[in-house]
Amino acid sequence: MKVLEFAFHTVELPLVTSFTTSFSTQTERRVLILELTAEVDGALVIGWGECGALTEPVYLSEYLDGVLDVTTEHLLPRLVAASASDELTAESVAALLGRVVGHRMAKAAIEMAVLDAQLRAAGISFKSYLGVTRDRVPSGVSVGIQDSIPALLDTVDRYLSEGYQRIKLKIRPGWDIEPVRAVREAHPNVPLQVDANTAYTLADAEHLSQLDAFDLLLIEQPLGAEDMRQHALLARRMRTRMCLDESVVSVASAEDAIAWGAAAIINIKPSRVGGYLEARRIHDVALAHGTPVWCGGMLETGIGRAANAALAGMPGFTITGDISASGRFYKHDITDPFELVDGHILIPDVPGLAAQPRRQRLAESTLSTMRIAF
Ligand code: OSB
Ligand code: MG
Repeated sequence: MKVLEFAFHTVELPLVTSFTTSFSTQTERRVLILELTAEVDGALVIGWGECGALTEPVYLSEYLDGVLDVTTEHLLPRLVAASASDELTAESVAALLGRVVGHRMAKAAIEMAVLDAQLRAAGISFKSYLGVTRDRVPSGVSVGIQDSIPALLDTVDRYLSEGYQRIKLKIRPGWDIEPVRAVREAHPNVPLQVDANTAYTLADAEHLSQLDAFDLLLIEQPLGAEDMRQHALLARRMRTRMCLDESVVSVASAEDAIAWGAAAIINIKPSRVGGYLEARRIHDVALAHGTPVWCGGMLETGIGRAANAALAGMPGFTITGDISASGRFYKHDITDPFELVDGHILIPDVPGLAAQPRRQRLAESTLSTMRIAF
């Protein structure tokens, strides 16, 4: 394809309730939405991408303003030649950007917009591009740290009554054993897991082992992103299965995590690993090793949520992911909302990878737009 323009919309959506993790409290989601205008076989086509980066570098090192900078200064210039000679494809983006070290969320957003445009032009859904046969995926919900245990129990009750099939509790030192115990006692049979977002060290092994009493599906990223060996050691001291999020940023790190026993389960987030194509490769490697995977989230708008739902339809995604209804985070999404259907999210089967935003909603929630002409 030939790129005509990339537009970067900085969008801000208020959250229906604040979302507290071990690293921050968010009351709104400021998110970068990419709109790519391209020419494919003489026809104009639009592709949409969404960047997973948060405003602060507190989950991973990337952050929204940094993504804008690296994208305009270092990434887009590397696509110009391929675009001019009409050779740009989604499958070539990662190699063209390969000289730039890291910045996977920025790269993922670009690849996503190119892939969306490519699939729209070809009239192919992301679902069929991936060979997915399921028409829906079960929906789980990530529950932030609450002010009190009664508030937590109310929140969990509400999500369960909406149909969510699996509860993930955010934990941190001071908010771990007792809240998890309370939820488990109230709901003896609910699929339950916890996510610490790197808040502990190996010195907490004995403390964390108390979670073994609660029949959890998994514990997600208790230790630092670079603590692969420590995760392997902790895994040997806990009965609860170890799952990695922040530590797995590529196929290579997924292979290390599996081989070293640092992860029995992997959370795949396309944005964290540099895009949907690398996410698919991690899925394939994990499936070959018999390591279950599930699809994580970054409070996606409907744009990313649509693509995540299709990815999570692949056969290795045997654990319920964080693909909740749009209403979990947003009263008014920028796309048509994803609703729960019997505890599931339906996988879109329309051309393209992303859901299209509604122009009016996009305009209403856009703080600024930067346009780069090719
Ligand atoms: O660790 O999975 C995480 C949100 C932002 C950053 C990191 C994480 C999360 C979530 C929310 O848990 C998942 C979602 O989008 O539903
Ligand atoms: Mg996580």
